[in-house]
Amino acid sequence: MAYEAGLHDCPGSNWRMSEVHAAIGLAQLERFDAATRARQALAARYDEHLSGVPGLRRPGTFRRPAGSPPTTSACPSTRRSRPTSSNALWPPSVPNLLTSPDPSPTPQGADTAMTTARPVTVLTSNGAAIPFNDTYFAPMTDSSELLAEPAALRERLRRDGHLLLRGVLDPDEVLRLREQYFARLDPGFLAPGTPPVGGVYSGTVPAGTAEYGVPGHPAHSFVRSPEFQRFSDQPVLRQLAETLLQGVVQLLPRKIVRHFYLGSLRASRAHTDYDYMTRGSEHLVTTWIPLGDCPLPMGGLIYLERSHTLAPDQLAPLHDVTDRPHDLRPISHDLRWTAERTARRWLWADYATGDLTVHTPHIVHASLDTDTRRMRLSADLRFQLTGTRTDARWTQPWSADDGA
Ligand SMILES: O=C(O)CCC(=O)C(=O)O
Repeated sequence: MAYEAGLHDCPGSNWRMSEVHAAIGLAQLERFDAATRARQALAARYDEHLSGVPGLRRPGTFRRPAGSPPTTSACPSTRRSRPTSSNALWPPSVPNLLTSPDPSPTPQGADTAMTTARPVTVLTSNGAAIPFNDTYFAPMTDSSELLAEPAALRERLRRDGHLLLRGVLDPDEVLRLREQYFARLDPGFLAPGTPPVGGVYSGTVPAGTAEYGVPGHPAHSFVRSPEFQRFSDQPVLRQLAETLLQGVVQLLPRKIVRHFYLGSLRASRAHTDYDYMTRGSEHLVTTWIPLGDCPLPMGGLIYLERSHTLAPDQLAPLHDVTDRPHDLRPISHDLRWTAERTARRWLWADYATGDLTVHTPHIVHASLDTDTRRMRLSADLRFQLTGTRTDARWTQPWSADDGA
């Protein structure tokens, strides 16, 4: 062998695969899709949180002056081993950062996207402002440590009207569902070059998109899809409901998916679930599942502190201030007013993929407007004690125009 053949002038280029490495690699290939999804979701978070930071540029967005030679820092053999746009292992939906052009300009409103570096001072829900301070907000209690103690978990639900449970679901499963939803949308909904799992909004709703959740809209077919059914049927969700309701439960067929995005100023008004299910049993719990990370500025679910203990005559006047006077079910779109009127704070959380909340039918809850480029996606599923009366409106798959 020539002397030069054993010389390696840059680190990492003298790598060969042994049988053991190959065996490990083959086993890891089975996890490839899940790992890719998790990394894409993480990359989307970096994009979102760092996009407004001066001086930072996403890898691949560096524009070499025309005619200048390729970078000399990478070893030729290393460069060759990197994927190219024709490499079959590089999913076509993922921008190849080595070859793709600069991403298109940031969508409208991207500069308002919150980052952890920028403190949140004011939030909105359906466009109505509420200051984010100790007067109006308090962090939700994490009840995850009670998961192994059924009686204590039930007692916490009785006390608080809701539970925040972290890490209950497999994050890979959650992200797979997120990807499947956003893959159903017109590609124009997503920022160019971003993968569906990121759910990064392009800033424009493509022309011809049906009204949300009605036949013809992707959310309508999504809630009827086998993948959504499989996700909803996960034993862990049913077991949790059975632990809380102390009996066999049924999942109500009206399962809802909610998708909110920047600039729409749409969120769930303050309400109790029971106001929408008055013809059925109160022996039920709702499971609210963020499909992907949902930090505060993304507009997750918030609960009005101990509001399940409010008497009907305390709740009734709360319907007076509303932007939907024709609909008597929501309490109010004005969360600040609701907090002041009841002298209670809104409980909030930064949700991570795999977390969920459970709540009782009488707690007042709402959600905040989405103020991030990543779109908010969630599912709410209701489990009811078998043998108790079911509200007939909840026995069919959800459609946004079903009037329920
Ligand atoms: O996701 C939302 O904005 C509202 C969900 C909800 O009201 C519920 O889970 O009961």
